[in-house]
Amino acid sequence: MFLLFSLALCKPVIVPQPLSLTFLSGIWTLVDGTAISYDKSVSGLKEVTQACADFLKAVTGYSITVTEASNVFGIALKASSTQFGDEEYQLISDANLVTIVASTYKGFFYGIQTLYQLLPPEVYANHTITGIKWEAPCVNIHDKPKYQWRGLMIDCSRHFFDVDILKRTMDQIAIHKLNVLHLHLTDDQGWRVEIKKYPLLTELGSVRDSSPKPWNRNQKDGIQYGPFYYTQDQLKELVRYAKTKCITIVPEIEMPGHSVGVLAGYPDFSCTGGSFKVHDMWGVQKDILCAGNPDVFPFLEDVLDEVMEIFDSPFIHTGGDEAPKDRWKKCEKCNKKMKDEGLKSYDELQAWFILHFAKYLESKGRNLIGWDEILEGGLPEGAAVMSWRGISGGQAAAAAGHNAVMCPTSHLYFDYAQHYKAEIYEYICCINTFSTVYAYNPLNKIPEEQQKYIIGTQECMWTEYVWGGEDDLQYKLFPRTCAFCEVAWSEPENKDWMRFIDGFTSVHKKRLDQLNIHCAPFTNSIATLESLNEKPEKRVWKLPNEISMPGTYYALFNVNTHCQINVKDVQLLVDGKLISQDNNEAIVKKHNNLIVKFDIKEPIPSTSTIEISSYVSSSDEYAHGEVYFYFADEQ
Ligand code: TNX
Repeated sequence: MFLLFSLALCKPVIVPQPLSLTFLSGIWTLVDGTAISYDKSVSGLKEVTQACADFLKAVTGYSITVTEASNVFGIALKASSTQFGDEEYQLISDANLVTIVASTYKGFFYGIQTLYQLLPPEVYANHTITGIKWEAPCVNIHDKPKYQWRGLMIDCSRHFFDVDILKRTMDQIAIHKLNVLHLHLTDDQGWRVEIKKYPLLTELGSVRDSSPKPWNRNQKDGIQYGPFYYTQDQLKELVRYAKTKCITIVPEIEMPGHSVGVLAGYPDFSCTGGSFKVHDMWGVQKDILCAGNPDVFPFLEDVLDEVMEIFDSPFIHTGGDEAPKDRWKKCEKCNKKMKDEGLKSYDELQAWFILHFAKYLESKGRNLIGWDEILEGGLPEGAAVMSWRGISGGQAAAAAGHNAVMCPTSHLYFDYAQHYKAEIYEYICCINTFSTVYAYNPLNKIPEEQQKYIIGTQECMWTEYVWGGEDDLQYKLFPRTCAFCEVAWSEPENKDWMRFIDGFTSVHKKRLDQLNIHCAPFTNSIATLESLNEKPEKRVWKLPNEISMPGTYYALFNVNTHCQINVKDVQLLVDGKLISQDNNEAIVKKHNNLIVKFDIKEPIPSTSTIEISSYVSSSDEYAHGEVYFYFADEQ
């Protein structure tokens, strides 16, 4: 325990892990009167520098000044003489000066985020802290992101999060060097963006008569939800704020499915004519926008025009997921349209529909991005895909030379539970633990020559079950966002679960506490099960020393993929001595974990070595699983 602690004190913990990091001897100290110099030739840097000074001033109570004259003490932000990437920076410090070198204000912004993490965790406090030495170890860091799209999606339709919550969430993700906030603004359960030309979208579309009941999703609560929506002024303010955090907001307007929010006010855009009410249960609706009604197209173009007026993102998301074709099949207008256009299937009709908007957005200098269903029936040129139903959408897009953002349910759906035990908040189903998120590699199974099309990755926060507002939202986002940021920013070979979890527990969690982030507890994975043989083989895993209290503990074996692992004779050993044992044999497969219970009756001295051992085997050479160990009363 002591060793880990002292290690953390001298080794800075930077989350996400930088590209390269060298410790130098010496300590730099932020003192009263520290000046930050900046290079005025870099556009936007003045504002970034001032924000840094204000931030440090507020927490230290010191006077921190900003200057254009080059510094030899304090902090110097210098434009690089060689061309750096957009978000790339170098941070070199000695006892006198921290120098950050970059080419754009974004590179400096990320260098400054790293500087904050070299300082004590209290730097993130929301009040002035006195009696602390603001010391930072001297380092040489060169850093740039693995991916250009490092996203968080928030579904604002099923539950609404006001502008202040979104701003605070942006603060939190920017610290983790994420740079895209994708807002899912429209769905069957609510339309949340003011569109001046079509007032009924929000007048009728932003109110739900009732919602499912928490923990009892098949019943209705009978309570009106809304009207909840963002005005255009609020959204413009949000975009302005996002820019100060180097975040691009990508708006999503769903089409042709998930559109009952539209139909509530404008039933004529459906195949049947309606009438419709904002849907008051979760799940996919059959009533979608009519592809054969010529009025639907100018309507959506008008909506997109107003959306593009608010948001400056190069990509506009047009949804495209889960659009059942039941109504189209029975619709005269849709069938006629198919015939006229020579389309052979309803999937092709959807592709034709999407193509129209891909072209429209392109004519306005934007690109369309949509959920992976937009691949069905042919992908419009220039369109990018968000791969959510596993990775096949991303694979297909890359193979066809289209950009893709990877956000598979298997790793990055944060409406999935975090723990293998009762949760205090409700989740839709399934599980994506802290370590599952960390283990994800967006380039898995993408051929090397196509990897350039994987422009990024994104965590998705669907909010059907986020009943508890910001607390609930944060709990589901953290700590998983900390794991995700290394997936999105760090080179895969720089990822290391043991290094990460050590830094997280010893330092980074303290930062989250300073930020008042309502963070979920996590369960440690203690080992990875891989390279298994058909013949059972004994494996031994050392446990972290904090397991010393008497009580009930569990070892959990699971697999992420469709494979089977045989496990038998699980033992708990303290200093090599058998404490507890389960000699049954079990087959671990998807949705079939093995959980072994151990009772620890005596306190274990912190100097002891605690180990778990077991015989493991698999006939599948690619079998992959994990072992967890946790105290029963963790929460
Ligand atoms: C699928 S992911 C959806 C959402 C749901 C989500 C719940 C996607 C493009 N569509 O409408 O909220 O599952 O996990």
